[in-house]
Order: sequence, then C-alpha cells, then structure tokens
Amino acid sequence: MSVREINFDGLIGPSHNYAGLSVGNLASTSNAGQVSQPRAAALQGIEKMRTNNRLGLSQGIFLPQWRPDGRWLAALGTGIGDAEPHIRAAAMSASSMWAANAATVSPAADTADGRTHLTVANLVTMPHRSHEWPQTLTQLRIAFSDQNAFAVHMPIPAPFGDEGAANHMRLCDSHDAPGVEIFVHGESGAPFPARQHLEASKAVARLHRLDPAKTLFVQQSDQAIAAGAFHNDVVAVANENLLFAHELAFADKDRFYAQLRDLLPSVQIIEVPSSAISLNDAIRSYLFNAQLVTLPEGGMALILPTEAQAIPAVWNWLQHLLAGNGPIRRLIPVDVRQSMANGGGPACLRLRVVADPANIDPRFLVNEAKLDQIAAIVDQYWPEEIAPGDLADTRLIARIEQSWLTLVDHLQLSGDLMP
Ligand code: SUG
Repeated sequence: MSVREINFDGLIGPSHNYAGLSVGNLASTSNAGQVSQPRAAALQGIEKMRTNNRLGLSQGIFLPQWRPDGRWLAALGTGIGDAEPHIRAAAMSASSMWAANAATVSPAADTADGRTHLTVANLVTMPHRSHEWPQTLTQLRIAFSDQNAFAVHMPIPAPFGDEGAANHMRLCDSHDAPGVEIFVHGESGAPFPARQHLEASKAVARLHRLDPAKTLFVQQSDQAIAAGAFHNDVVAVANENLLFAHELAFADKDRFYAQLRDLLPSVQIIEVPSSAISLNDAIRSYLFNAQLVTLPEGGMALILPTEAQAIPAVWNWLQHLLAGNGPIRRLIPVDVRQSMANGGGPACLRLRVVADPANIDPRFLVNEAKLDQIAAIVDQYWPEEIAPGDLADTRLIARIEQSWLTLVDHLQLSGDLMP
C-alpha cells in the first residue's frame, strides 16, 4: 500500500442526545431538549462513510465511548443515579462522534523524525467533552501502535484548551509531500469562550517536531466565534493546495494569506465574501464544514451537509463555483441531520490521517462489508429515541451498555477497550 489520506469517522454512539451542553455552539443550544434518534443518527454517519468509500477514498472508524462514563462520575464523587442533571448529561454525552476533535495529526512528511504524530485533544473547555480523551487515547494507541510509523502524545495539560484537528489545517502539493501546518486559535469571542488556545497549539507543534519555518499560528476572528464558529472548521477547510474560507474567518487574513503564499507559492485560496454568503448563512448551512477531498480520478469534491442545499444564497454560490471550472469539481450532499442538530457537520465527524493503511490496526479500517455488519448491529441495538428526561432511566442505560458491548465484541476490540 502507500501513503494516502484516510478519513476516520466517529461512529455515532447509542447515547446520542440533545442536552444543549455546548455554549457558543448555536445548534447545540437551540436544539436543547429535543428528542434524539441515536439509531438514525448512526446510520446517517455510516452512510456518509459509504459515500467516501464509493468515491474510492480510504475510510477508517473510531468506536463510540463507554457511556455513562462511570470513571469520570466516580472521580467526581458520584454515580449516574445520583448525579445532578447537568453532570449526568455530560457523563452520557456521545460527543466523541466528532472525531475532528479527537486529536491533531501531523503527517510524517512534516515531522523531524519522519513519523506521523498525533496529540489527543484535551477538550478542557466543555465539561462534557473534557472526559473524552482517556478513551480516545486508548483507541489511538491501538490503531496507531506501530512506533516506527506513529507517535501518539498525551493531551496538552490544562488550562490550555486544545480541540484538535478542527483548529488545524495543512496545505501541501500532495498529501504525501511536506506541507505548511496552520494552527488556528481564538482569543475571545465574547460572549462565547475561545476553545483553542495559542499556548496549546504551540505545544502541539513542538511535540510534533514541526519545522517552525513552515508552521503558522493564525488567530480566528472574534466576529466568527461570536457568530457561532466555535471551531475554525465551521468557517474554513483546506485540502492539498486549496484553502476554502469565509472572508471573516481570520483576524488578520491579509497577513495570513501573504505568509501562506510565501511558504506555498502553488496555494489557491477560494474566499467567500460576506456580500455573497453572510457569516450567519455560512454557519447555518455548515458550508465550510464540508469534507474537501481529492478524488482518485483527479479534481476535488466537497462532501457537504444537505442543509447547504436548503439555503439559496449558499447553493447558488456553489453552482457558480462549479461553473467556474476551478479545483472543486463536484458537490456531494450527505444527510447527517442528527449530528448537525448538535453542531457537527460532515467534517466534524472525521479525523484525517495521512499514512500507509498497512501500518494501521485493520480493526479500525472499514470497507462496505464491514459497514454492513456495523449497520446491522446499530439497527438491532441502538435506541430509537432518547428524550433528555430519559437519561436517568436504568433500562435505557442498560441498553446503551449492551449496544456498545455487542459492537466492540464484534470488532474484536473488547479485550482492549473494556472499561
Ligand atoms: O463540541 N457538540 C460539539 C460539536 C463539535 C463539532 N466539531 C467540529 N466543529 N469539528 C461541540 O460543541 C453538543 C452536545 C450536546 O449539546 O449535547 C456538542 O458537544
């Protein structure tokens, strides 16, 4: 095999629910209290993985986490039955589905030791996400256990918030060639917290042994955070030599673009002006939370949420983009509505890893046949609906645990992942 980009999607877990836990994530707060559909949610995610597979792209998977997270509750001196409602909801969250927040990845071509480096994200800003990293780290250490090819790092210590690849972009001439790595941080987006801190980004770059001359630290605009872009990947996405971003994504875009052009003269920048698509429409449609991928036959595709089709300003602009014969040749809408209602689009659900699949534990790689088997388990076990008031229901909890055990056992990972 050879080095290529592999998208690892987080399978949407059986406890997926709408508890409104993410301040600054407008979808999460506005859908608080809705009844969720974990089964439909996971099947939508699986369908997205199939779409990628059928395009000829390599696809991997991360498993949902064990919920409720009894270890975290015990460390807080409580248990699922006694916990206060907001702690209970945090312990039940299926938020590890958003694999773009699992880790930051620097491909081997960029690092001083020629290994692919991964740093698990600490996610310290949001309580419900702050306890994801131990189980994420366990999966990363199994999937990427080949120490000749990979280095997996512990999380950056608190209080420096790190939310992983959602705030990291890489521009290069081809995935396996050395690139420019861009770390995007926030300062404040009053009234919302900045979730990626500059100190954390700098630490990740040092740990990954990146060349400082080819590493950029760019500030996200306060306006974008205040409008609901709680991660950079809500307003910008990059692939190979293409940066696709909203005009208001960055605090000082002129400086950033000039540095980028200097470091990668072949870079192409497609910037969407506010006059064409407002920041609000960009965030409502999640246009930039698309998977921007290189197709095996050449050219790029945007795998974007169906919500982008529903907003005329967005869809019309995209038609003009296609007509212009630029690098983006295809638009592929996917239905991930259940995840979208919690602020997670197609790009949030995946972590990109540039590596040789032969060096990865095959239990974390999927093809159509394996996706069929996973879908059958989801169909049989995942709860159909969860209302916020159900989270303390012992029958629901038993069902969630049974769903997880069945899946992990089927994938022959129970020995490694059992809590
Ligand atoms: O961290 N939503 C996630 C969405 C993450 C999207 N990821 C990227 N942009 N890469 C978040 O805000 C909502 C959970 C709830 O409200 O129950 C949530 O955590």
